[in-house]
Amino acid sequence: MAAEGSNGAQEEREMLLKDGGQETEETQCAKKTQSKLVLYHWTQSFSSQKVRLAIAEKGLKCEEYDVSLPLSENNEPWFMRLNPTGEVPVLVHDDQVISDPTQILDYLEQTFQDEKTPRLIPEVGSMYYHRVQHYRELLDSLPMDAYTHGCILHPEIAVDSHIPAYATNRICAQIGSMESELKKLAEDNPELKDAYIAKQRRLKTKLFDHDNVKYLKKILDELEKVMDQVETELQRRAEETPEEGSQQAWLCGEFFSMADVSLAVTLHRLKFLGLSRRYWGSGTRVNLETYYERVLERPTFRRVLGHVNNILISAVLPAAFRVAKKRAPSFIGTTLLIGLLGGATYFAFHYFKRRMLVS
Ligand SMILES: N[C@@H](CCC(=O)N[C@@H](CS)C(=O)NCC(=O)O)C(=O)O
Repeated sequence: MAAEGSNGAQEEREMLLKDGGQETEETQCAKKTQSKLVLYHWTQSFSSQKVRLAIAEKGLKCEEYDVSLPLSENNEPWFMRLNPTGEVPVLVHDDQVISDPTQILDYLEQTFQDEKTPRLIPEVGSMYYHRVQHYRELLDSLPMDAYTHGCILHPEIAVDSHIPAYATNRICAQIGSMESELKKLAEDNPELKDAYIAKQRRLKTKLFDHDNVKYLKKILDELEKVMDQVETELQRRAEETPEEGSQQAWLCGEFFSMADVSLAVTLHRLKFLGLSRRYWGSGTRVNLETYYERVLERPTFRRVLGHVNNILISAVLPAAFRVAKKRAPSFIGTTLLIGLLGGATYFAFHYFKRRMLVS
């Protein structure tokens, strides 16, 4: 009996612990979904664009902070302390700091799973899950930073680039001075010296590759094969769609998925770089062309990324405002001082004039 009794008590304790455990897990989960999401990003960063689109598609509330790459804010000590590679995007949620874009996207998907939040990755093990993950991996493995640097350093490769000449010159100058800038930052911030030196080395290797036209031509040829695969998959979707007028499918099915996040942002970047005509349009890859047109019409895409290819609106003006704001205290201070001195001189002049007249 005693044994039975103790067994029963143990069972009860286990049940209670189990229930308690569940409650704690649920509470923890609820707390997690309620706490603030903060994203450090830059409007024109390709990886940041993917994360911002996914956040918008999932309808999540998120505080966004612009970290200007043209102003090198990503290399400032406060940001290097947050992410020692000095790269955007960085997601902060509770005590989590995530700086790898793929990990950020997976984290968002795993953390926000209630019925009201759209899923971007289908259930693990389903046919759709494998399809989405396959295209996500395929598209995310494209060397987008090499295409971007390559088209900036060698504009002759592009056909109708959205990057104006003044911006190309500015970016080239920034790339040119980056090494010495990082070296100086390493000297000025000894606690971050290793991070700055590592970054300087990575950049040097990267630019050596990205400045090589032969390499650029090779990776752009390889991109043709990836675009062919995507075109074939989109053709399959078109054939699966039963009738005209029924809901059109996206890349992996009748739902906008994480693979669509990658594809939409990739096509938008290729357009920005002046490479779109090489890969679609005028009768080539018609499915891809229609897909991109639909992406541009998608409300979430329009809201978050609709303006990012306009460099004046999305980069030049915000950077100018940022500089003006940073200089505002000294500007206002100088203006006030000049005003006060001017005023004092004016009153002094009239005071002495009156005294001279009186005497
Ligand atoms: N390192 C990440 C991507 C993050 C990344 O490359 N961010 C770029 C913008 S898209 C950046 O912050 N570049 C500025 C820099 O490296 O100084 C990856 O492995 O995919």
